[in-house]
Amino acid sequence: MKEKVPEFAVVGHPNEGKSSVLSTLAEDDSVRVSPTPGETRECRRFPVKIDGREVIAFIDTPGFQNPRRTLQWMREYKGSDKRLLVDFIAAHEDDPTFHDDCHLLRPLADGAGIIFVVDGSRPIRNMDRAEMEILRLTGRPRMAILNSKENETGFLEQWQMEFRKHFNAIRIFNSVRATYAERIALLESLKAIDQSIEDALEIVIQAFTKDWAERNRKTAELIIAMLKEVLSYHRAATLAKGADEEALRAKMRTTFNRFVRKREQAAQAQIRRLFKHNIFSPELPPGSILNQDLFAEKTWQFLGLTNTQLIMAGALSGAALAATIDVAAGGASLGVFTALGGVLGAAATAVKGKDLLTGTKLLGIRLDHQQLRTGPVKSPQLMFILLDRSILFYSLIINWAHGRRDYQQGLTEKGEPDMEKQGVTAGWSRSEQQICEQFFLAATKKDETALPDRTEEMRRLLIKKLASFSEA
Ligand SMILES: Nc1nc2c(ncn2[C@@H]2O[C@H](COP(=O)(O)OP(=O)(O)O)[C@@H](O)[C@H]2O)c(=O)[nH]1
Ligand SMILES: [Mg+2]
Repeated sequence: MKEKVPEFAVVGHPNEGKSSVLSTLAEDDSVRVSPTPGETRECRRFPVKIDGREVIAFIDTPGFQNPRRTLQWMREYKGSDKRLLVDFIAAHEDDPTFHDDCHLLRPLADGAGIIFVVDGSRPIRNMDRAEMEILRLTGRPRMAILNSKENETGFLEQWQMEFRKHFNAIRIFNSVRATYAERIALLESLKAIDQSIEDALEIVIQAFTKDWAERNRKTAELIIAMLKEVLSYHRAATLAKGADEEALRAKMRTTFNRFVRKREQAAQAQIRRLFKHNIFSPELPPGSILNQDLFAEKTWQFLGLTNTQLIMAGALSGAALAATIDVAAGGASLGVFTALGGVLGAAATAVKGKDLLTGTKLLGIRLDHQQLRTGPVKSPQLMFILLDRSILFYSLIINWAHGRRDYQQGLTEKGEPDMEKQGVTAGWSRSEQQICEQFFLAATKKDETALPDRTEEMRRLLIKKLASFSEA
């Protein structure tokens, strides 16, 4: 027998953000959100599935059409409380002017709980009082949500006072900026509105939590798979007699850059899908470093480790180090090279950052019996930059609520880490950076014996770092 999952109808006045709230709660960006009030005329059920199994369902509703007349009818109703909704629908279903009211009340008659949504940035009107009273009369378990469309907070207290009279729970929940932790918190308080749904909702919360951890694990896997492919990249091309060697080298570097860019984009698309952004692609903040090309000098100045950190991490061979440290070659770091010895210092300063970006030192190209060979990657800096960019992308994705449809100025401060000036990896501890370097050495040398262990350490590190973004 199929067990019935908890169901909640999202109700309220048109254009207050019902569909946006539902979209965010259900993590479903196929929910129709529209600036035109009254577009939704029918209810639509949005089940949330985890591992193919339905755990909870939210129902999008049209919003009240005639709150005052509906309330009046209900107040004059003489039948039993139990039959109130059924009788109301029977009395009005043939009247087109009550079409929306009948449709939105039907799921409640069928046993759904209520999530009432209002835009808390405006004052209360009498119509709102009528709607709240109708919902109270239904006797269904109900929660009120204040979804503020504007930054106005002056009316919130007024709303909360009014809500206390009509609802079992009240929450401020913003449909365009709610995070994972806030979604879970909302479910937690939904649990408290009625004892009969407590156990079912606890199962839902546990399923959500487990699923989130699973997505983080998969994200770590996706990032690692990308790194492995990029770091172990190698190609060979035959240099025909009399052919232009420089031109072929340049072509091989271009091919590599294109490969890495595409691989990075593929990983980002996979992460996006994992977090169920199937239709709308979250927009990057205008100033984001992710808008820069992966091989742009700016990217290499801002992301990755500092020269000192690269040296301190310490697992590098001299050559790899020399290939790496000059990238952002700031004067301040030269002192460190000198301290480590003249050989390093000379090697480091001899190479210009541009060379690294265009590929020679990054990848290594060598001539071997009329064959030009490239790869594997020589500079761990590329790995740190890819890590920084992946994690930055991840944090933008998880903080982009599904009900949000576009980028709005001033909406990015929350949840988004301040890593636009520096990558996250630069803030990791030395032992954490060393885990990355050990992984780099194993992945580039294709040391089959060390790679599984190094991958496992890397996976654990990444999962820990990703999880830290969704802590409440
Ligand atoms: N700025 C802002 N706009 C919102 C918010 N919630 C909803 N909207 C917008 O308000 C309009 C109506 O939202 P919708 O969810 O379709 O309302 P519904 O008619 O109650 O389902 C849409 O244009 C939404 O993008 C919010 O929290 N902030
Ligand atoms: Mg709607």
